[in-house]
Amino acid sequence: MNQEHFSYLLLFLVMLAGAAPGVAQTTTTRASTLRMDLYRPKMPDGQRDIEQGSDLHYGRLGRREGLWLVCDRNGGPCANQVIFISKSTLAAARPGEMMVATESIPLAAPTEGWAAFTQRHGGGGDAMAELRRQFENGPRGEGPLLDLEAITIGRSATAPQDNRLFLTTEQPNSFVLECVMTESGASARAVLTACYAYDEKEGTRGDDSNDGLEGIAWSGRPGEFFLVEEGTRAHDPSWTLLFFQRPRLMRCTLRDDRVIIDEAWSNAATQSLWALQTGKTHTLNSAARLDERTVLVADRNGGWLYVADVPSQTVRPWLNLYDKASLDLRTRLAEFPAPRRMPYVSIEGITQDPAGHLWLIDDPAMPEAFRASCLIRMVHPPARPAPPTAQ
Ligand SMILES: [Ca+2]
Ligand SMILES: [Ca+2]
Repeated sequence: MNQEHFSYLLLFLVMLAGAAPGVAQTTTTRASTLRMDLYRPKMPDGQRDIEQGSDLHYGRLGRREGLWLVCDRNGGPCANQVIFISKSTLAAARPGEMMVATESIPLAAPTEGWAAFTQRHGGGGDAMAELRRQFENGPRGEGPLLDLEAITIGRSATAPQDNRLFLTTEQPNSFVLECVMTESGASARAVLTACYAYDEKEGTRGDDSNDGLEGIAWSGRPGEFFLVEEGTRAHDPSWTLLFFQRPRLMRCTLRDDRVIIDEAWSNAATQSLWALQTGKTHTLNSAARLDERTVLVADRNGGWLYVADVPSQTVRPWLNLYDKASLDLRTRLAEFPAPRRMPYVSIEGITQDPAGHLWLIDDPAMPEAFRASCLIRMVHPPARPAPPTAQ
């Protein structure tokens, strides 16, 4: 989503009222075992903040195991690359302090060249030309950057079906990008090998074309992924820039350059999700696979984490981000990484590590005075709702 276009008015409309007390503990323990550790993520140089973090994924790819992270188009020097934080760095980090990323992995153009790649992907068109332009701008280039909004590790439907990175970019056109990691000495690159177009249906995107694909999770089967679209309808008829209502949760196959939606599963899961809306807005901004049958999705605007039960095509609420008795992010992050003007936290990434802890990242929106993301580790999250009884 485009942080540039948030306004005070919108924020007041979309977020629950109530000022956060001026308390910020880096670690807080309740009576339960839940613990929230907060970190200040830095780029590998140890100096620059990681800004506008838009998604996280915990996983292993080759010799690397840890957190994989992307930033959106407003991430400046953090954009147009994949940022990796190793498992050992995560283990050594101290709550409340900096966490310095292990590596920044640049995106690299298709090895066959853009002309052949474009030809292979349907012959091009304006959308492919814009993708190439953003891709080639690089993090320090002029002009628009890739609006990376999601990352996961998964396997393609086509040979050789090795583990690869899958990213989404959404503005102005939503694509899933498939990249293979290549090594040269100590450095790595994420080389673009395929892209899959996601066509938002007629009338389902706002004027900024910035409410498209925001989350991705691999299903465990080659080529099959879960994707989320942020919104498909305006929450307020007078606000047509961004659609913050009627998000979509979809199961899809990536094949033949396109996102092919499993309409039956996706419609059922999405209807179940819509029934859970409690406030004026409802969005999906991240997705993560928790186990064989469970997908976790985050509703940034509504402030909820939901769990989708894949076999029953149902979605249930799990954790409210602002519940004072548990996560209470407004209070915990009121001064972290700096004083927040608005009483909300813009969670855009979530993932689970092998110990069962959840990691979250925020994408601070205007009018905050900072763009630095906060990395959150939720140790011993509360139990999830049980899936519906098998039919
Ligand atoms: Ca965006
Ligand atoms: Ca949309």
